[in-house]
Amino acid sequence: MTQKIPVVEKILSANDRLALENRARFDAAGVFAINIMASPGAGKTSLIEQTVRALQGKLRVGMINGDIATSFDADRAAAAGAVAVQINTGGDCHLDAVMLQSAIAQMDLTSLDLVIIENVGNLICPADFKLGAHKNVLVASIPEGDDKPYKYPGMYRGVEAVVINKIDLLPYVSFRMDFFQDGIEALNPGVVQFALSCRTGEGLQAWMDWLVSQVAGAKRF
Ligand SMILES: Nc1nc2c(ncn2[C@@H]2O[C@H](COP(=O)(O)OP(=O)(O)OP(=O)(O)O)[C@@H](O)[C@H]2O)c(=O)[nH]1
Ligand SMILES: [Mg+2]
Repeated sequence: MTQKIPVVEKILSANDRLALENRARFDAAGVFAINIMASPGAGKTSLIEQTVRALQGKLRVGMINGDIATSFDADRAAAAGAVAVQINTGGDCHLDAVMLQSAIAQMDLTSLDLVIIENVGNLICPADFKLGAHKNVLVASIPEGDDKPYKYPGMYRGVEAVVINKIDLLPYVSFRMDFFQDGIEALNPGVVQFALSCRTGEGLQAWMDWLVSQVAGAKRF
């Protein structure tokens, strides 16, 4: 007698299901979306400001900012030229797919090419909540220390790109770049990395080239 083999499939959580819906809405509108995560003060908004300015006249950019309070960062992105929406999480330490769904509803996605989501500053919880973005990007920064991949492995494992910001501070801070990058490589082999400074602009071009190529690649399909 042949045995009936039970097949157990992953049951999508409510958040995962909504994240897929968000992704479908981005795709239907021809929008590429990235989710930027980092610890507080790593330079997420600074990178977004630089990115929006560099894309002026080339790509139409929307920005969704998640913070516990204030609209400071959405205001900064808007001043740089993005169409910005602020989500105040009211205490939650991460964005989730429901919050993102509400933010998307405030945007005319068809008028945009790229949406940059700035997650709440935190190296733990944002890694566990899919939003529907096409790429997840982690911004690390030199003053945080070179041991962060070892201490926050979940965050480093789940991203498609790592930006190492504030390299202008390398002469003043003890930071072993080899140790830091070995930690990343062990968790996420081959992940694309950019070392740059939002202050001086050093290294920004490689980040911009990668981002533009990602958007262009997505638009081909
Ligand atoms: N020296 C130096 N300072 C930087 C650089 N990038 C950002 N900063 C500074 O770092 C501080 C935090 O930058 P933000 O861009 O606000 O960081 P954030 O990650 O968006 O912060 P939260 O949203 O509060 O989590 C600001 O004082 C920036 O001017 C850099 O490349 N070099
Ligand atoms: Mg910010």
